Amino acid sequence: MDIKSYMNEMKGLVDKALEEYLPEDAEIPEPLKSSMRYSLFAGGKRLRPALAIAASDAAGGRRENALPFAAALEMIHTYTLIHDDLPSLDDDDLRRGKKTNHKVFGEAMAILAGDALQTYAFQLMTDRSKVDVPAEIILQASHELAVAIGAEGTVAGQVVDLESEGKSIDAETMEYIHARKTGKLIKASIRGGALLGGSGGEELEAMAAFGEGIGLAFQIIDDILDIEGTDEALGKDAGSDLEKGKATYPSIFGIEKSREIASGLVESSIAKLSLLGERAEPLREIARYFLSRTY
Ligand code: GRG
Repeated sequence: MDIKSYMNEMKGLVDKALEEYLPEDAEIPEPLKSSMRYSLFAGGKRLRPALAIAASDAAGGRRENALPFAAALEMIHTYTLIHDDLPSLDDDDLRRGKKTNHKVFGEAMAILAGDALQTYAFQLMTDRSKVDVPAEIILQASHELAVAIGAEGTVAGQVVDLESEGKSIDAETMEYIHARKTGKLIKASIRGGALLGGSGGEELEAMAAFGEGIGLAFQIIDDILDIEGTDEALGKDAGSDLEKGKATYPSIFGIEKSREIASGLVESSIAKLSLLGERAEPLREIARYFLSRTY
């Protein structure tokens, strides 16, 4: 399978769904709508929605039942990026190759656009008119996602990251940060897609374990790219981890060892999918793609 064309197909599918769910003529006041759409359509890779759709496919589900959830994941991910870039957090000027949201719309609107994208995501994924899935499955996927991105998840990771800036932290604390800032949303994307696709039992647990491993691998590669990449290639401010004195895999283990760790994690995660057949091939290929990505 050609992973590049698969990812392009996923991007097309997700972009179309996002246009449908948050259209230009949505009844949202300006400039909030433009601010939300600006970052949402600024050109992200759509990795989390692709993982959710691939997990639903692996479970034998229907794509239309996974699409609102997949689009919601991208809204949530985009909200975290908008807020992370704010002057009071990372204070970044560039994201997805464009000026950051607050640089274009001002700080207040960027905060509100992030808030609105987050709540819109839950509005969308709990809209029963959009999918043909039992209510308890929608409830479970939404609840798990809320836990993953909230005070025990993404926000917890962000807080510990913030508190650790400029301090020397151990590998355990760094893993705590990575698992929450990045890993939990990736794992919840896969679990949610699998649940909506009708998965349960051992199969669901296998996909969840896969998600945990590749979530960490994704962040390790991101840390490496922050050192090796350029602003132009990454579409964001490269080298910011070093500048802010952040502890990362490369800063603790070096680049070569970090690559080895990421590669080992991808292989062990793929091995966890052994009970799933051919239908899980896209999930395996996305995991391998994580290692080779350059932005
Ligand atoms: C503000 C609550 C709050 C949390 C922010 C997720 C996060 C925490 C901050 C984003 C900054 C960051 C470097 C997070 C790590 C996750 C990550 C690697 C994001 C970039 O994801 P990609 O590469 O980006 O999928 P695109 O633009 O392709 O969607």
